[in-house]
Amino acid sequence: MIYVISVIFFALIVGLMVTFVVQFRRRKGYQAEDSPPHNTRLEVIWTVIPTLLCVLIFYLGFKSFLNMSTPPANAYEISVTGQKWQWFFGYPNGHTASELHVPVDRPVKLVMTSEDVIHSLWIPAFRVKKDVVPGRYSKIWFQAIEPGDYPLLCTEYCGTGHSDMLSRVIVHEPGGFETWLRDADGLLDTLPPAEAGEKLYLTKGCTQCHSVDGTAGIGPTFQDMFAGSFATRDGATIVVDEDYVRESMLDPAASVIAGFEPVMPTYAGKLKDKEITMLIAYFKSISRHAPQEPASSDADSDHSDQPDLPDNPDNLDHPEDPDHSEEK
Ligand code: HEC
Ligand SMILES: [Cu+2]
Repeated sequence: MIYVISVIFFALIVGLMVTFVVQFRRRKGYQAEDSPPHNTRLEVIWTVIPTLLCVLIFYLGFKSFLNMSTPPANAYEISVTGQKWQWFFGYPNGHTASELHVPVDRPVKLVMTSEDVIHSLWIPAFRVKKDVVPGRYSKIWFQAIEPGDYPLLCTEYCGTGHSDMLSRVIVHEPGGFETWLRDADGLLDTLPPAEAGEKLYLTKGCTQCHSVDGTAGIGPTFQDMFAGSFATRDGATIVVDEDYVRESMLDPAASVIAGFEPVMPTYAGKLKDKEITMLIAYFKSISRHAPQEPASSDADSDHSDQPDLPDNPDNLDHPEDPDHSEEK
């Protein structure tokens, strides 16, 4: 409708302009005549008609704007959190994922907020895009009509990792979404904790800043981290134990490892306790400092001279000591 009106006016205005330019061009032997100063009827017409058209266009646009910004009451709700530099999608059953899974042919409402700076969620294929602002909730909705895999991105320049803030929308076949949601939430429980932890490491966005091959990225590597000792920015020495790992995820700024910036986002509310435990199991499995196969005799003993107890001051020098650790 608006498109048709625009085409008609474009043709009319540009057409007349070109015709007049050609017809009334300056030619030898012709004298320019005075044109009438005023034509009330013409002026009223060319004011009233476009005004009515503008009102009509506003009405149509506003109506579809209201429609776009009011999710239907039966919309399926998914919460979205943007943080430097990844997306989190939270489902009604408590599952969180870094990719957006939705059912086909059902209105979906996204309730979005940010942990840090302004991000903007954009799903080009669905023609939806909205800013995601810290301290408030913005909403968009859509209804996917074809199962498939569509890109989802951040369109607000939000810092170094902005261009990595990519994800996908997976639109499931009818019935497939419910199955996915049930399995996704239960999947980790069926794996050994260290493997579940590895899955979490790969899917919760940690890979962006942490490697497991010994190279430091934006954050320290997880290889040999567990039970290792590190200097913090304020000159203290910490030994990585379960509590420290937990604290690092929930309150990363509490102690910052020397040589790194305090840029890690908090995972409070994004990792469940059981997931943190799985990650810890994974970190143990890739650290040479952590006992891989704890001897059964040690399991029940609480000797204070156990070498891996973090509060034993002797322990502080061992993990960094190269001679000590090459035993295998
Ligand atoms: C945006 C980058 C970033 C992301 C994403 C990130 N981290 Fe970090 N992380 C850091 C930085 C930087 C540090 C070091 C500074 C500090 O201690 O806060 C760190 C430190 C840590 C530490 C303490 C390391 C040590 O050697 O003592 C742990 C444990 C940790 N992160 C776990 C995680 C887990 C698990 C995830 C994913 C669920 C994750 N991080 C995601 C940047 C990140
Ligand atoms: Cu962003």
